[in-house]
Amino acid sequence: MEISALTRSVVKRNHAIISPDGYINSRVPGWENCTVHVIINEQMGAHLCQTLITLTDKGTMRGVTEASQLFFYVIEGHVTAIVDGEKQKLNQGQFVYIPIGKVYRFEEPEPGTQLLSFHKVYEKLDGYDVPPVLFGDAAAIEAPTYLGDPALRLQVLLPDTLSFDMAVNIFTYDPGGHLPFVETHIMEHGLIYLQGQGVYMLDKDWYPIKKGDSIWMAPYCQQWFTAMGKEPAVYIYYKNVNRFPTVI
Ligand code: UGY
Ligand code: MN
Repeated sequence: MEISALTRSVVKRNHAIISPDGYINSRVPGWENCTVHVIINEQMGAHLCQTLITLTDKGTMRGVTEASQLFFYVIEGHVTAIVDGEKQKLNQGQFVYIPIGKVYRFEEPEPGTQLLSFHKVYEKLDGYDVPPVLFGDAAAIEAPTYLGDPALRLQVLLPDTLSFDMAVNIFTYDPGGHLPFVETHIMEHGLIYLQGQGVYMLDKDWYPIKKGDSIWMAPYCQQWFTAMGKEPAVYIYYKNVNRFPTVI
């Protein structure tokens, strides 16, 4: 018997682990016949929003991006996306980036389709255009080793240009693979595990983590991860990038 008074979720000032055991649904206007879990947002102190959406067979999502750009990734199933008039079927591992000021619609999902979303208020850079709508497929993106370690692979899903102020990457660790050092940095992260398990160190606290778990790391939250088990550990993560680091 599971003890209902226990959870692996943790919410602290500069990091959070959100495991599925504590999910409560939110109703989001325009997103119908679906279950939405808001995993990270500004109420926590974050500067991004991360949600997980599960669609029924009648699920539809309609909206217009305003101040925030959106990134949707298919974790499971498939759905049709129509963004700024462009229509594409999105299968598992495929994604769409929606810049500010665009109309979008998702329809005709396979029942049970799971979508991940990242939202960030877009910071325009003088001299650079707002990025275009971008459809993509993680399977078609190269996976070079990370910092020369063959146990680690990093896929960069969005173009590495100054027009973008957010990055979305997929990090794969073979069992035993680990971040080469404890990272201490200004950039913020939101992430969800797509596969596997391991142990994450966040500000000197150690957490067992597995597929389905999400993590928020505030700026300067110290971070290190090692993969365990029989299969690679894989997470998809958000990072704010490419903008001036201070208002002073
Ligand atoms: O891009 C990153 O900062 C990445 N190496 N961090 C992380 O996976 N926690
Ligand atoms: Mn990092």
